[in-house]
Amino acid sequence: MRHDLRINLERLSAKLDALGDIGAIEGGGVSRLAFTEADRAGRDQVVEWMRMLGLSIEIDAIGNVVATRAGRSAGPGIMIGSHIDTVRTGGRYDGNLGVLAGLEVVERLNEEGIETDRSLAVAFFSNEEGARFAPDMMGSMVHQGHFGLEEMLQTVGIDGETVGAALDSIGYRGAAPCPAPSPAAYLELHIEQGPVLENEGITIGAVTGVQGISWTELTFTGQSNHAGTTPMRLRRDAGFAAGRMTAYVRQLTETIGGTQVGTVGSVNLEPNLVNVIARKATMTVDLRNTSEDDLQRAEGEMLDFAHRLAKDEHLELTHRRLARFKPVEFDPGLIDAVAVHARALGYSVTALPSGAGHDAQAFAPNCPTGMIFVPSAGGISHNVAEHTEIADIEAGANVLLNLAADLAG
Ligand code: HGY
Ligand code: MN
Ligand code: MN
Repeated sequence: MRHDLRINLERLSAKLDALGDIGAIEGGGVSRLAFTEADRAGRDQVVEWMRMLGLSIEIDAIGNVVATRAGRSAGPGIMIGSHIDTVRTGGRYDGNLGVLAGLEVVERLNEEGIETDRSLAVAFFSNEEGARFAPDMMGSMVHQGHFGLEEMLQTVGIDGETVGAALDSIGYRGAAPCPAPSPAAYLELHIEQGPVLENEGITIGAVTGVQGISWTELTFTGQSNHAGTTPMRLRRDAGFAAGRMTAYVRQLTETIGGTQVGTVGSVNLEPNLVNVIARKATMTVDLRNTSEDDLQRAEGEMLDFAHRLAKDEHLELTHRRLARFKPVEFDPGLIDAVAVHARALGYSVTALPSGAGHDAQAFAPNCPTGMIFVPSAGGISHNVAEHTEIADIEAGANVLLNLAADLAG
């Protein structure tokens, strides 16, 4: 088992800063929504770095980019992956850290003249965030055969454009076919995006799996009317329904308990004017739970409430599922290997589940899959203030480097 290799922290840090400057927004964050001009610029930069490392680069039909360092033997290799698209108010580390640390692993093996038995690929997958085009993990789920390519290309985003058109607009509809063969093993380094590691004073997370995710869009339709003249008993107020629904989602998490979380992140009222009763409310409900049974119960109770609310308020209700992922477990051998490498490198480590979705969950059913977490300052993420200490970045990348070198032989 290797633990003699170390990353070049300045080089990795410089890449994180350079990529973080692409699509940079006020407050030190990044906005590179999937398949936008900013995403293209980020992709071009990372592909350039891949080329400079002598990797052979493949772009597939939904814009996933896989760059491979040959090994002695043919056949499936080790893949290090993550994403470089961000939410609109993103940080510099979510996804980006895992891809750039993967490039650092390649560069260190090149510098050491280490030839591995298996090939080593570094990949970034399209539209992991799902913030512009739901569902999330779109590229990796197509890559690993869980989502149909054509269906995903026809998906319409929050701004009315299709994935296919947006993909063409940035010139990343590649020739490599989807789905693609699975690697021999898949590794992903990622920030925790939650408060656990920091609260426990632990440097490395050996991730046990990803909780279940359910995204639903609800549309309540009533009737616009005058805010002053319309008696309360005659109103068909979609704005009221949005408010009640939002309050209910919070209460539902208390009813279900356990690890249940619920979020209303997006509410659009029409016509959205101070003196007009809203005729329409379009909103999203994000429910997550480590237990599939509890998540199904939460989804059912949420929709039952929405139907009762619509009936009581004389509104129409339509709803559609934007994303649905069952909980996944990672490979016990890899969970253990992350912990063993962390300890051998002198880092504290603990096992924990992931609250956020990751590309790794597309690989978990198909090949041994493992994730390494590093702490998020204040547990903050999907926020420009997202931060991870440089020493923790070094630790996570060193674990990734030695684990990947080990697995690649
Ligand atoms: O939503 C998620 O958990 C991920 O950031 N796409
Ligand atoms: Mn991410
Ligand atoms: Mn994210």
